[in-house]
Amino acid sequence: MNVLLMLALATGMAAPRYQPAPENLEARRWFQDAKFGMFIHWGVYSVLGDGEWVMNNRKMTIAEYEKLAERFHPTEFDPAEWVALAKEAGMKYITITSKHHDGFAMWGTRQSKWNILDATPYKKDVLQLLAQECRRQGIKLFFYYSHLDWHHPDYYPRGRTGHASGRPDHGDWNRYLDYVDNQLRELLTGYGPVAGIWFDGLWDKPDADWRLEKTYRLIHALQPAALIGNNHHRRPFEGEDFQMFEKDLPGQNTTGFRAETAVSELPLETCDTINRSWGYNANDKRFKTTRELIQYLVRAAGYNANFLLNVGPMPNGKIQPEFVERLKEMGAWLRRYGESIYGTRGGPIPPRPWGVTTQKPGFVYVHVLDWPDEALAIPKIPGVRTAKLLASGEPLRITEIPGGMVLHLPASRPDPADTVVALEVAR
Ligand code: FHN
Repeated sequence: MNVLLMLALATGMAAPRYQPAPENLEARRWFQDAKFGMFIHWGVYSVLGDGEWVMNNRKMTIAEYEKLAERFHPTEFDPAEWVALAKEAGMKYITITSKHHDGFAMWGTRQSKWNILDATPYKKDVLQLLAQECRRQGIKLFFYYSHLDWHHPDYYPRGRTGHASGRPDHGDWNRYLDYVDNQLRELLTGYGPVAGIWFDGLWDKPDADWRLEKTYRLIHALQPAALIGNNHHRRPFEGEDFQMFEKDLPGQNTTGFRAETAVSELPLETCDTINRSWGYNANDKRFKTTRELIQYLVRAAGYNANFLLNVGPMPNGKIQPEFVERLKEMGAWLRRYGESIYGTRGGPIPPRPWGVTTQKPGFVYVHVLDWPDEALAIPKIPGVRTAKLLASGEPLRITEIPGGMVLHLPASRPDPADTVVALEVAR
């Protein structure tokens, strides 16, 4: 416990507010510049090919569900291939499920036998393999960690989900929270530099005492640069370093998940799926097009947010071809237009139905996503020196009008997803 906190407890003063360490602030800047990450939902559930909620949805007992681990043997898992794919897609970080709601640890935790080393024939620590490969290829690694646990006996009283698992109707909540902290300690001490912890599942028991302050303090003490985010669907809590949205752009609530839509000053991230599933779902063929995915990435950047795009690898360890194809196409787009995304912040014109703006010192990028006409009237952007199409460098005409300016776009657009206009502006 730090001295200030001990003093606060002893004197009854309010606990000191969280002060991010300099390396944490630096990591936040890196995060905002990075813009695009790969989300990976992988666990023993992939064996059934019916998503990561299958235990709850099919009302499986723990005894039934544990049998899946005996069948989880991803002999074709190649971490170098996954990391290379993320890089080829233009992604700068990976966020992988270390433990999802089924409680299964994808690393060799010493806190229970419900883990990949002790419970599967595979017997390899995939998080360790991935962490090593990420370091080798220069990609940062975040760990997703579910507060909610359908398997642990001490996850009691139960929350909204996981009632058919056949656990006894008693348990020691504080012991469960100790288990969580012990697992996090393992992740933050045995896997090299961890870019952050991505929490989920608190919404299962929104009113419980999760001892978050203690958990967050532990994480920041072990790795001050590790960014904490929590998908609790509320405005950020004390001690969190970024704010996340799920299947929604910042401030929106089309999913109905959010209890609060407020957008904070913290770095922002939104996550989404390529089809409709997080964990591998063999029957889900409703793939978004590459154009839709690029537009979501661009919109997120215009909302000043990162985009964390999910893949749910198959039980053999491969990423399905429909995902690979789209990710490679996104990477090709980013190799062409990346300067208008990476290192930018939300631009001077707030998001509009036609598109968004991004900016970095000396440049504003106008992303025209959905505008059929050649003339596009926008609010005035001060200090514009030149305007060109980013795709070709072709100069574009701008005329000033009362209250704004008109961009004269070419009749035929160089890119079906996004016409990017680069405006050089006075610094
Ligand atoms: O229940 C989870 C779901 O399985 C998935 O992990 C997503 C990712 O954002 N989060 C939860 C729902 O809010």
